[in-house]
Amino acid sequence: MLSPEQVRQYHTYGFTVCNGFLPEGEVDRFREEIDGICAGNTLASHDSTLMEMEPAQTPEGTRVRRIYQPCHHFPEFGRLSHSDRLLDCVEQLLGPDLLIQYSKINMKPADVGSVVEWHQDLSYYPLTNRDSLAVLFYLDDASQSNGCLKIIPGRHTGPLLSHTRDGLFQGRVTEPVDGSGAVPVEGGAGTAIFMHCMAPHASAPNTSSHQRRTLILSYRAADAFRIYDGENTATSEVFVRLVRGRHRSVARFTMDEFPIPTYPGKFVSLYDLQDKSRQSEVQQESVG
Ligand SMILES: O=C(O)CCC(=O)C(=O)O
Repeated sequence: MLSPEQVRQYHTYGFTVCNGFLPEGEVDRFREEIDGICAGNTLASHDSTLMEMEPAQTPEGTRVRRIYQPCHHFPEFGRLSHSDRLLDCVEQLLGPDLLIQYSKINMKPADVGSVVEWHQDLSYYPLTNRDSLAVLFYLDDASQSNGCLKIIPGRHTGPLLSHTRDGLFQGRVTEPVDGSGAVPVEGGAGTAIFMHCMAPHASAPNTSSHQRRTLILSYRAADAFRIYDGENTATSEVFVRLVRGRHRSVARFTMDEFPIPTYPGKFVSLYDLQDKSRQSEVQQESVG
């Protein structure tokens, strides 16, 4: 369970941190599982339904950038996503009826781990209310040198920041962001961070020799319904499951309006979307 102080921190700052949430043995089992999933995959030849590779490597390179939906595909991760010790905490923050939305593992390999630019998770998946959060579990010690998560505290209560340019979703904040008050969330392997879906967050590239794997599970209250935003809705809702309580048949609305993420083309990952956005900004600047 979260302490009253942790619940207060979540509501005040948009996140709270639990050191040592995962015992060492469980972290070890997750790492072994990840090794097995990644084995044999290269940039030139990998299972693209299950993972995304770091682009900055040779075709034989084995560095994975992200594993998709581990809780759906692998029981070891699935058990954590349904466990009482985790759902008791999520229930304290979102209420008794809970859906899991998605899971992923961001691998941030040594030397090449990709940047994640400022964004608010909710910008990616329009909902009728804001009762959604991500739990990020560090599977390695995370510090500023290997690209730990950075969060802007207390900015989860305001309006959604713009993630759009020229009418198209960019996957990153497109208005000036004041990151000066951002908190780098350093922590040992096993740390869990409960982060509100409106909390602006980012992480630096990994230029160190230590990888920074992070398992991410996203939940929402069962009365937060997905707003239809085109073809992507079905693709991303396919992994949504009730994990506690009951299905709700009435949507709760707390958003007066919601900017619909219109993708520049086919649905691509956060990394590719942000990368394309950076490139087109550079092009626009050089033309302008
Ligand atoms: O892995 C990270 O540092 C940030 C993860 C994140 O923001 C995301 O995948 O949406």
